[in-house]
Amino acid sequence: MAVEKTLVLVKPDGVSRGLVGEVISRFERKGFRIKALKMLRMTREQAEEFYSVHRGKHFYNDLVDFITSGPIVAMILEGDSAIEVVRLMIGATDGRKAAPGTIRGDYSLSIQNNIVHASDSRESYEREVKVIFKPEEIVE
Ligand code: FUP
Repeated sequence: MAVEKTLVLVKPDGVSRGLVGEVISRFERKGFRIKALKMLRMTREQAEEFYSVHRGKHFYNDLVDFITSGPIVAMILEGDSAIEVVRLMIGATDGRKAAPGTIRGDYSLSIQNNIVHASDSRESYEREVKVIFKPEEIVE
């Protein structure tokens, strides 16, 4: 298995509910290393690029409104099979269906307000990371 990076966002609902530490703690305890970390509020332009794969879908406008509604915490995590393992740890998209023990399964009852985002593939990571981080913000 290969060491790789992935992008995680604590979304506005996770930040306002005080779950930033809980989310980071789970990934640290699992063994991932934090390679970048910052709080920001996404602009509409950033959000539209970040969620460009969903453009035209019925939930797209609400999704862009939601992700720009307040501050988020973005991080790059590195570790063995990071993309797949982090996706397992966040759980299914809909918090009502996400397995208990996952972040969404433990903290969300919503498909939109689902606490976290994590890249679902290498290609998604490469595109998403450029929307959020400058190269100099990522440690070696
Ligand atoms: P995920 O990769 O699990 O975050 O889910 P998707 O990429 O399929 O969707 C991205 C975001 O769109 C989700 F986090 C929540 C939102 N969404 C909705 O609000 N309604 C839907 O029906 C599907 C997704």
